[in-house]
Amino acid sequence: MTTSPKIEHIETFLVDLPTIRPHKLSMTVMSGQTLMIVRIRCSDGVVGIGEGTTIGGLNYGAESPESMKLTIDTYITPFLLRKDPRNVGPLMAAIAKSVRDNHFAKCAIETALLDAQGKRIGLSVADLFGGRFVDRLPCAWTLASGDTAKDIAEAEEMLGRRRHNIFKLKIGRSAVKTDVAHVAAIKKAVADRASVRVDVNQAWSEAAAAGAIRALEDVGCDLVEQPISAANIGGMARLSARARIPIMADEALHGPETAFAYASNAAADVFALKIAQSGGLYAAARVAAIADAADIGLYGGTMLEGAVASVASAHLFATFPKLEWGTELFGPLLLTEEILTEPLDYSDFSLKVPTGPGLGIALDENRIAKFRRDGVNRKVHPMPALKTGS
Ligand code: MUC
Ligand code: MG
Repeated sequence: MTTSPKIEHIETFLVDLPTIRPHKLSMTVMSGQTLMIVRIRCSDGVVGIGEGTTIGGLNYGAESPESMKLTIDTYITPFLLRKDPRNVGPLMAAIAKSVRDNHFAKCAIETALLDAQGKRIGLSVADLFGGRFVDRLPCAWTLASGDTAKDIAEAEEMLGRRRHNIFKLKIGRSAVKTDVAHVAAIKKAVADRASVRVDVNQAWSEAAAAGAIRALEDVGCDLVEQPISAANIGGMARLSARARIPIMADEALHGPETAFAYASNAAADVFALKIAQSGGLYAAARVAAIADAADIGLYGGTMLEGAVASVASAHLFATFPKLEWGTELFGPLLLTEEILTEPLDYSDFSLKVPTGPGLGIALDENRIAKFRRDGVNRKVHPMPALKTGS
């Protein structure tokens, strides 16, 4: 007689990793990243992994790595223990009834369940979502050193190594004039060899954005991401209607409901789709369906996640028939440490989507042990999430 597998154990822990250089966004400067890793062990011996990662602790959104861990340990794990791990959709729907919001924590759990299920039946996560249209995804790099000359040198290096030919510039910390000059200089340097886009992370007022977007159009910028507050849906619609280049929504998108509101108000030309911000891979797939129905372009976004969440995103994004603006799943490359037994393949201006069962990756347990916050190294890497300022 075959018995159904059961969820036996759920472990969560934080991994603090340094970044290769300071990463300057309009709302914070990162010098490290904290990955919240979840591991689900099942009675049939299958283990699934997931990740919840955000930017700058609570600088970017309402969840921090610490809060994700707490949400899972206190509210999700007691519900999941002894349940059949194969019913991923119904399990996530049941969790949604007792845990509101907390999209990042839910995404990490859903990822681990999908990884486990894929391993169990010998299919990749992309296969679980209907199969991949592509084996490799175009992958942008973010230039965010805060220094124009350094950014140009970095772009040249990426182009030379054929690693990235799409550059997203983080702006919004400086005066608009300074930011536009920064973008102009980088675009002039890379010219037709690369696409140059900007992410303002909500820093501008609508009036400032209107002028700035006109100036950005003139210097060859291809796309403007979340120029104003995500809450100003009317403003996003007015800017999108007026701009000659596409306007992309990012922080505005917290799953299908917000995507529908943005789509029905014509408040964006492109969606930056993020699995965690959406509330998991299923929710992100529904956001993508809304974009498709509304003729809104898609871009595979990141929360500067580590390898686990980046690969989970890659599996889902590979199943989209159209992904007009490519992806930015470069998060693992921003970290000094390799945490996989086999590094991801970033080459030919793209990321290869792993093909093995589940996520198709394995954690390097020695490196993980070294950088776990509750491990021996914890004093060397104090909570990078708390570092702010220039
Ligand atoms: C964001 O707002 O898109 C993506 C790339 C990057 O540098 O920051 C993230 C978050
Ligand atoms: Mg963004």
